[in-house]
Order: sequence, then structure tokens, then C-alpha cells
Amino acid sequence: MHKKGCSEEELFSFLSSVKENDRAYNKVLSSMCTIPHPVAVRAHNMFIETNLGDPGLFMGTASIEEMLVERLGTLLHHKKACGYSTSGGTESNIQALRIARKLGNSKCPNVVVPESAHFSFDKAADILAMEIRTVPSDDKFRMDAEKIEEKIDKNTVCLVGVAGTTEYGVVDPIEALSDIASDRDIFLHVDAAFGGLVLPFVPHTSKFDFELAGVSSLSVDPHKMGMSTIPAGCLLVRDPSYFHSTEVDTPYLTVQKECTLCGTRPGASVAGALAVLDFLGEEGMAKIVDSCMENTRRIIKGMENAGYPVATMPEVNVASFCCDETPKGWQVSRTRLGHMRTVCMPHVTKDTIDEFLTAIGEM
Ligand code: 0PR
Repeated sequence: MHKKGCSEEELFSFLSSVKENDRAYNKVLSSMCTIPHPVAVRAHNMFIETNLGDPGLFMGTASIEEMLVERLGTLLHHKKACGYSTSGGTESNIQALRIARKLGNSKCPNVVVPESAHFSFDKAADILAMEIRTVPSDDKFRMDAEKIEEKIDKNTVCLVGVAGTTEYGVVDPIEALSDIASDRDIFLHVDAAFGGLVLPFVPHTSKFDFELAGVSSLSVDPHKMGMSTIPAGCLLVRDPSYFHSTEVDTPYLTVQKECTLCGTRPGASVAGALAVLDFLGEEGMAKIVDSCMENTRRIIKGMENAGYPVATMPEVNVASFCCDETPKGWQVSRTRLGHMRTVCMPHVTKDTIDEFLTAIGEM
């Protein structure tokens, strides 16, 4: 720290010069986040000082969190789902595994995840000292339903499926997982961090949510396709009693117990998340998702015309291609298998895709 403070003008000219180094979302096809919706920014600024870690002080903001949980629960076929707003998919996945581990009550617990699972499960398993058992993918990059049971034993406390995988945008066989989870009475967590705010607005997609009786918990992130400000994730559980297992006493707060992982938690991005859902409604969300899916079909067709077929047909707006080139000036990413990965988020317009396809050499 400098001994004396600087002028506000000097400070902000410094900050804006540093911000110029940010890539922001220009020619960015690799991000699962996007430019927040203007109503999210407005609501975020309105709730800037709020702390959900002390809900007795911020009862209005806490009621917004409850409304968000209710909106998302209803969307995902469980109006009475219980939940709270996390910092994103990573925290939701850690907490889900933590609950499953406690409920499972095993001395050497393991969790069965698809090969395609997000790396947040590696973090969760490490923190919770759980063994990770990986189910290989089928030829469509989904968890191979035939190979799930062979990984399960008496110490399996959790099964995980992904709805909208990070790398290929596919949905694991959640119905099969749900049947296994129900039959064997194992906790099933669905990571719908990305797909949870896409799949409900796309016709004829695979089932993945609480409509399936075996699904115990779900991650869904408003800071991805929910177009809220960062950080805004959400963990939903089927049965409110699940949260008893993560509760601690909080004697000097305005509430007596807390089941969350973080203590101090932003209310601003939670207000942002609710603002987007209420402002757009189901119709508005469907319109935006539809345009992202249209752009995904456009990029798949264009890449094919250029001689780069899609690795597998996605169910959400993530498409990965058999293509080793990266056009200059564009930000794409690579899957673990080396496919070129693109995400058609709301900031990726039809013109962006056309420009990208011209750069890649579509005929
Ligand atoms: N589960 C799934 C299926 C995800 O795709 C992700 C993130 C997570 C969990 C973890 O979510 P948080 O990062 O919110 O904790 N997937 C993206 C990824 O890791 C996140 C991302 C977003 C990466 C924007 C880059 C970026 O520019 O690829």
C-alpha cells in the first residue's frame, strides 16, 4: 500500500487502463459466462452492500433468495425444493457431495462420476477425502449407462450425472442413473450448472431434473445461461432435511444455524438472478435460449461445410469439433481429447458466428 492515497481521477484512470487488458467477450467462444443482462446489473447495484451470511439483518434480500430457489425449483419440477444461492457450480457440487457423504455414513466413501464430469468434482473429492470412480463415456461422449453398476459397491454414497456437459454439451443418461439410485437407495446429484437454465426451454430434450424420482440434488447456475452477475449459483435439494447434515451453530449471528459453505455471501448477484428470471419470464428466457440454440446449429452446419464435423450432436449450446485450427484473433478452447470447443452464449450473435465461419474458411 502507498502511504498516502491517490486522487479518485488517478485511481480510475489506472483501473480503466488495466481493464483494457481484459478480453471481455469480444470474439470469445470459450466462455460459459456472458455479459450480464442490464436488469441484473441494475438489481446488483441496488443490493450491493447486502450480506446473505447474516439473513436476520437483510431479511428483504433473504426473501429474494427464497424466491429464487422457488422459481428454480418450480422450473426443475419440484416447487418445494429446498436450496440456497452458492458462488457457482463448484460450491454446489462440493456441498452436494458433502451432504451425500454425511447421509451415506461410510468409513471409506466413494462417488461414481462420469468421465466427462467437471473438475470441480476432483476438488470436492479431495476436500472430502472421497474416492472418485469414473464411468467411461459412450461414443456420444455421455456416461455409458451399461458401465455404471460395475463401479458401485457398498461404500458408494453418491452418483453424479451431468446435464449439459462442459466439453460436449450432452446430457448423461440421468433416467438410468435415477433408476439405479432409487433401487439401491444412493444419493444422486445432477450437475446442471450449465444445462439447468437451457434444457427447460428447449423442446424434446432428455429428462434430467426432479421429475425423475431418484434425483436428490441439482446444481444450476444463474451466472451462466441465467445471465446474472457473478457469483450466482444455486444448489437445490429434494428434501429439506438433507441440509441438517451440513448445519453448524452460529451463536452470534441473527440466525442460529447455517448450512452453507461460505459465511459472508453476496445478495447483489442473487437479486440480479431473480431480476433476470422475473423480467424475462419463461417466454423471454425461451426466446434467448432459442436464439443460442439456433446459433449452435448454424456453427455446426458451417463447420461441417468447412470440413470440420461436430464431435457429437449436443443438447445445449456447447459444440465441439474435429478441428485442429484456431482462427487468429478468436478465443475457443480445447476439450481433454483435443476437440475445438465453442459455446454460443448470448454475447455470441449470428454475425459473430458468420465472421468466425468466414475466418475458418467455410465455403
Ligand atoms: N459444472 C459444470 C457442468 C460446469 O460447466 C462448470 C463450469 C462447473 C460445474 C463449475 O462452475 P463454476 O465455475 O461456476 O464454479 N464450467 C466452465 C468451465 O470450467 C466455467 C467457465 C466459465 C470457464 C467461463 C471459463 C469461462 O470463461 O469451463
